[in-house]
Amino acid sequence: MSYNFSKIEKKWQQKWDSSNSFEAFENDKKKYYQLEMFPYPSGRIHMGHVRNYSIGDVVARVRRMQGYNVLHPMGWDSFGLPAENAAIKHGIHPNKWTLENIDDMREQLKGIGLSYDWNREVTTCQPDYYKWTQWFFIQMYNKGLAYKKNYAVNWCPSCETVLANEQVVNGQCERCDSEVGKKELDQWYFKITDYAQRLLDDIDKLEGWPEKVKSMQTNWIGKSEGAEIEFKIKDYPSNLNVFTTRPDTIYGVNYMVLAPEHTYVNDLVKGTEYEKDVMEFKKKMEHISDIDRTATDVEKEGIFTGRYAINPVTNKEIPIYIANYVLIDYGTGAIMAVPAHDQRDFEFAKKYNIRITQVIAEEGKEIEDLAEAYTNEGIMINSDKFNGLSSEEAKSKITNYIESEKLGNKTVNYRLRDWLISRQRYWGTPIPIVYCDDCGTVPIPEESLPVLLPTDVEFTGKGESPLLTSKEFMHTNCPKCGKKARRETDTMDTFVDSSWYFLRYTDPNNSKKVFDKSKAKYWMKVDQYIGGVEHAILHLLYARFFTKVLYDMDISPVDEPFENLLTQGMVLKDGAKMSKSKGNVVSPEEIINNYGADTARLFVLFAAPPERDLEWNDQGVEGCFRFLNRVYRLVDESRDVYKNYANKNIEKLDKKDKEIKYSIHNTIKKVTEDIDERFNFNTAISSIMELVNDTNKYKEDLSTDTKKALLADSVETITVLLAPFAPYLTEELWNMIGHKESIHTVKWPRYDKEALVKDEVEVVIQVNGKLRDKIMVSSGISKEELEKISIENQKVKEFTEGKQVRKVIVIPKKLVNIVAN
Ligand code: ANZ
Ligand code: ZN
Repeated sequence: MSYNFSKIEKKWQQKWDSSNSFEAFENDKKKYYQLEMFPYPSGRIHMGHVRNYSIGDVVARVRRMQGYNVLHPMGWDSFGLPAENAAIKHGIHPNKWTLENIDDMREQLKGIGLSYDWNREVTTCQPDYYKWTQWFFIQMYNKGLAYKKNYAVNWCPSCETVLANEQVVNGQCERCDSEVGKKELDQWYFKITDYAQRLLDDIDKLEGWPEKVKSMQTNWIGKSEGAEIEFKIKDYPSNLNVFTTRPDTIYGVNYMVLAPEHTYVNDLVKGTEYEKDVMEFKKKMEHISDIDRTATDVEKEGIFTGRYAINPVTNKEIPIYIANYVLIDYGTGAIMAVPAHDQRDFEFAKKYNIRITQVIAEEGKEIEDLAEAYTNEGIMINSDKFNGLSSEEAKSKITNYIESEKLGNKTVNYRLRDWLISRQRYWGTPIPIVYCDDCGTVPIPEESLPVLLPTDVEFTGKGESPLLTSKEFMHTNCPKCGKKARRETDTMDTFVDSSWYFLRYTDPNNSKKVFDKSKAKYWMKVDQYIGGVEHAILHLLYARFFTKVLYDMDISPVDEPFENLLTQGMVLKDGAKMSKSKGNVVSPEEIINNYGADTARLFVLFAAPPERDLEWNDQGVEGCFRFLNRVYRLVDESRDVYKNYANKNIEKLDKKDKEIKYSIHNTIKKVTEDIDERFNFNTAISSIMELVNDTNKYKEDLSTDTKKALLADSVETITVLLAPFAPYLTEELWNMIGHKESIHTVKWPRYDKEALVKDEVEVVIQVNGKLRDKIMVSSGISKEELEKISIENQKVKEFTEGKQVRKVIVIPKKLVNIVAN
């Protein structure tokens, strides 16, 4: 017979719910802010959620038991495409669909026994939240950090929306796998590039972040130092700027390349014999993604424009090409090509028979015919007055020379691009802007926020924003002059919503302000943030960016949001990520119905350390269930002993007693350290399992009071240590053995160092020369400690009561004599 988990879980869930057990208030205790990435309300919790939220819940519960004032909130990242697709497909309004899903998912999360403060729930699609998202937009706009520009964006013809570069995978839409094209559109951007250097510098401060995530962010920001150099174009009025990290190779520039999209291209070839071919090549490139164009194994291809540039240091004429491997939105969108020292240029030059001039060589080893680009450092050759210098020296000397001759400047380039936030979609935060014929672009005044999403929209599935179909929304007046004006119909990328929700949790119901700074000051930073590694770049970078902008505006008290970060691994089945299309999904509901939420939690925590992938295993689930049943029986069978012997004196320990005492304290030590230092919940759980085994054996002989007291001690320890992992069962057991208070308010146990010392000696304690007690102590105990233990010994105290201790004589490992009168 197994324990009645469904009855127990229902009972305690209702109790916790009705008594708001996990409500957080600011107080003078040390705070701990535990946060897991909030979910998109798709309607159903999956195993990845169960894992993410169980990990966070253990941390929150342990910290609470350790005496921290814990904030552990939950909410909904509830704008986004699926709601709108459901509207198009099933005719159900996105708002209705979303709110119903949220209700379902909230119940499911509660079922898992997660210790959230539900009074702090935030829902990004609701006006009380998106009002402030709009408010942020306006602050950004006023600071020049939100701007509009026309741009050839990635466009998915099937989703009919703009895609960020990272949403294009192998030239296809991340969501629907359609081929992605380009489309010229006026788009809103956030100027995250203004913060590139700070976002990069402050990565060093993130000591509690995984190295892997930090290096992903570093690479994404992609700083490179070099120079911008100006080249004259023969018979053409404008000069051509290039960005290079290798000014030392300037004498080896044999040709130039423009990105096909470069603004000069059309003009350079206009009316020439080259025009037709160049235009064709441009067209071809439109359909190939940047990633595919620049992959190292992709063949370099290009076409001559018929034009020549002048190398500013050699005054030689060099041909200008356009080519696949030069991208428009990096650097200046044009390069000086050095085939001898850049492999891409080398391959291109070989293919199109362009001269290759080597300008750096290994000492004395100039090669007639290079087989590949020479990319190492070396000695300068063919470089006029710089010959003979090391290439490293030449780099700074040539850069200085270029600056002094006014041919160019030192510059820094970042790979990071401004953040495209416009979406031609309905289900998102409306961008709070109107366009007036007289006043131009006008932000909505703060007191008129929020700009509500209208409900009278049609989901045509055509390329434009559904907001255009709303009469209510479109008919508006200019906030400045009152004349008829048009509203912006783009909505914001949902990454904007999730870039500040962790701040809103600190003061979620404030209707006057985005949040109170003093409350944010109490709770921030987030002490431990937990979520999937798929958010290692964008979400975390955007959240850091927002926090810095708000810090600069004196709204946020901190300039980094997350003190510690844990990225949990995936849940796999049969070696693959669980997904509907693979048909390998295990539903949390099924597991919870069959075994209870405690088993589900225990399994996902036990099967692998949090950062590793977890392989689903039905036997493992069974095993966890059997373990919890064993715990139930152990505590059930021990309850009378517990009630009579808990916290009774433990004395005259025999060998078995010492062993169980050792197990108890060793388990406390292991579990505490596994959790505090490494979040190794799997090994923490297996230590508790061992203690359960030891205790079951120990329980066979309860012939002395000491044995009963030790059993009580062990049962208590098991229950308390298991509480963060299996909160329902342990709450029930705690109640069963006679406690009135919740186990989740019990103090986390401390271990007794002495109990862990196995190498012990017997020491005789005398008072005024008479034997009063014999105690076992560690053979390595210090004189001072032994003295202290002896004076505090119960028996000794009986004989020293009312007297003054005058002297203590210690003979290590043998005897202590206390002189008192
Ligand atoms: C001449 C040169 C010689 C270069 C040499 C490299 C090696 P990172 O380090 O990634 O910043 N480049 C510049 N803009 C480009 C663009 N829009 N598309 C493709 N390539 C571009 O790379 C900087 C180098 O990448 C620049 O330095 C430039 O080539 C190329 F031996 O200039 B180099
Ligand atoms: Zn106006």
